[in-house]
Amino acid sequence: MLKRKRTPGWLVMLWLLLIQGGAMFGSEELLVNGGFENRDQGWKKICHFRPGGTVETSSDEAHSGDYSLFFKNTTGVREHYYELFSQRLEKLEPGATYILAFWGKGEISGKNRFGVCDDAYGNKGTVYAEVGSSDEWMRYEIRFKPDENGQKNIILMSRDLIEGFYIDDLSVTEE
Ligand SMILES: [Ca+2]
Repeated sequence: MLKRKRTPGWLVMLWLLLIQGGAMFGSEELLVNGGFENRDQGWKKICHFRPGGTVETSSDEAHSGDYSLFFKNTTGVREHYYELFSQRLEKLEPGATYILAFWGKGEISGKNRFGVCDDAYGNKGTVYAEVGSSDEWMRYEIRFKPDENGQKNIILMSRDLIEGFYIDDLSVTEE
């Protein structure tokens, strides 16, 4: 008769140590719902004057899973006209360096804002990725430091011309 073996205790301990170690060495994921599989959960959507473009979750394209975030803007830059998704990170280490990585695909031109800022609207402490048009999913990465209170906003803003662009699998980890 076959007897089912229990997982040895030392293996469980090792597993727990590895998980803890991962957190200690900065591989811990800090963003909530960075792949948009829970649609807009964890994200704050802000529409300023309309039409500021379209920013919404979509199942038309996905780098992984079923959903991504879709951007379209046919009007281009008009001061204070924009739509954005943002997520505030509040427990970062002041002075530490963090990496925001994400994947993008589609047609885009002009100066849009995909990156970080101190406030929720892109006025202060900004770092944005240089994003370009691509038929394939491309990986983008920026490095940033939080403000003196260990906080920073992730900001995904439709501000300039976008023919149709998708973003998926955002990730923030300590460097
Ligand atoms: Ca996804």
